[in-house]
Amino acid sequence: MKLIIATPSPYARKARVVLREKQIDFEEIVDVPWNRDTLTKNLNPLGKIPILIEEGKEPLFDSKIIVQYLDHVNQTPLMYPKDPLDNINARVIETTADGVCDAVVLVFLENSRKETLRSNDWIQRQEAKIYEGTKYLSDCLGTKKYFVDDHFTIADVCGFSCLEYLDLRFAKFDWRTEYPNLESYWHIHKGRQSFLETKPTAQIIEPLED
Ligand SMILES: N[C@@H](CCC(=O)N[C@@H](CS)C(=O)NCC(=O)O)C(=O)O
Repeated sequence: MKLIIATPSPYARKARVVLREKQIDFEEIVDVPWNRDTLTKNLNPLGKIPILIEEGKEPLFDSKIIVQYLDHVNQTPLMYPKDPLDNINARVIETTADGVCDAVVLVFLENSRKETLRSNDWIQRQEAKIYEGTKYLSDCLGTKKYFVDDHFTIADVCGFSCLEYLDLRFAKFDWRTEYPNLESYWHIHKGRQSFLETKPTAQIIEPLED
């Protein structure tokens, strides 16, 4: 298996962490999907990473679909819980954490534009999603060690990755002070091997022209 990733991407990180947790052999190929020479062409009509490539099979894209597929390939450990209620709860956390990251990406891109083209209303709209989404994650976690059912699931992959993505791309938000339970959670999980090996790092992207 090959996985096309970008080093800052929280969506690629989901697949990178899950492949490691399931101990599936794979090769990581680093791309910059925002650049003109991106590897995503002809592999994902949406032009986004992550993309999972397996010989003789159609490329798979979108982190949720890739993780669901990986749960079929190797059920141990299972990322989407079998119990219906736990499954929904895990997916709600996944969608919230991914949604916070979506808003962080949009703020980052808006701030990459020329100052005269930036919309402060748009930035504020996205920032509200970041703050409200993080509060929701904190409320759902409470004092627990894992988001769902005392097990490491996709909810933890996404929740933890979202917090470190905030550190990388939205550092003005001091979520550690605002939500001490999220800080404790981060301390509990920060030494996990799959997280240590996939810590997000910035990439240089071609500037947007207008
Ligand atoms: N819903 C997608 C989101 C993937 C995504 O937005 N990836 C970004 C990198 S962080 C990307 O490739 N963007 C390139 C573009 O939108 O042109 C997923 O979960 O895989």
